[in-house]
Amino acid sequence: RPEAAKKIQLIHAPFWLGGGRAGAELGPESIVEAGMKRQLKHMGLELAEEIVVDVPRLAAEPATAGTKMKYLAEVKEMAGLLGEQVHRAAAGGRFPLVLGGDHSIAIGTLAGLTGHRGNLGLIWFDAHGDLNTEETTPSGNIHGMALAAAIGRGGFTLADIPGAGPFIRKENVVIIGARDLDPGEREFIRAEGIRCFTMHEIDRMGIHAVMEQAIAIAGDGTDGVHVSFDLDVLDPLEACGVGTPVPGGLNYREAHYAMELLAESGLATSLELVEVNPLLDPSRRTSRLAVELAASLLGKRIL
Ligand code: 6HN
Ligand code: MN
Ligand code: MN
Ligand code: MN
Repeated sequence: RPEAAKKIQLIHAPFWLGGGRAGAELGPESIVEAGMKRQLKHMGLELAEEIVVDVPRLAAEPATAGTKMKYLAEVKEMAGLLGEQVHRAAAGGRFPLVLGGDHSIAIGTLAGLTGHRGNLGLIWFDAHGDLNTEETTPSGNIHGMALAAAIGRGGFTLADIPGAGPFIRKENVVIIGARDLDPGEREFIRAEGIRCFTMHEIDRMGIHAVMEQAIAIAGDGTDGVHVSFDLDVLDPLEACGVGTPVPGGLNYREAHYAMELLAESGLATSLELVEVNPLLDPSRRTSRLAVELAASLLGKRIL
């Protein structure tokens, strides 16, 4: 596919309530301070004026009456506001680059994207499955339910967000890098045949073969592909600034190679980088990684 010149729309989603651990709201600023805008301009990409979504930042009580889902009202408000901005950017022909925030922001990003594209593919890089529901969640944290919401599983879904389009078809969803799945998630993945390339599959097949299959699945008959990138897919030795680190993740080159193959495919129509928590990483290495990975996905080449 020929690569069209892209105008990038940076969108900050400084939200932490879906992960229940403060600091993720500082992710967007930290990623920009680590040089995101400089890097993209250096690559010759055009940047639209960046948008900071005015998401809820504080809440007195985590539990909303009658639900185990923490900060549900705040998550819904965030998702509606973020979705509006993402929809506008996509409809205007810009490439939405959303900076989180905990992974619950994907509910907002996907509300906006599906409002614009009727048949979106989705590649979900994550140590986790994010397929819990109110019934299966061990924590009550909605970031662990974001992919479930996107495909219409559970009582709280994309359909609860104003402006959202159809659910993502599970046939066009791929999870990459999983190594910490809860019992209810494992059961669901098996029962529904969700394509999940765990670290075991990456060890066995290599990241190249995994990405070739992932690109084929997400691109099959879809009118765009969103890449939702949870930095905890990386090994904590590479990226320690994440809220829920799990040992045994992608190394630096595997992650970059995956982004480089996506760039070559020309398939990705939007990207989000989530779960960066600079309070847990005074070196800011995780934020720099986020910049470098975005650059690779957007076409930066070694030679
Ligand atoms: N994330 N599976 C755990 C839960 O609480 O549901 C962890 C979820 C982590 C979510 O990293 O985006
Ligand atoms: Mn996640
Ligand atoms: Mn539209
Ligand atoms: Mn995760």
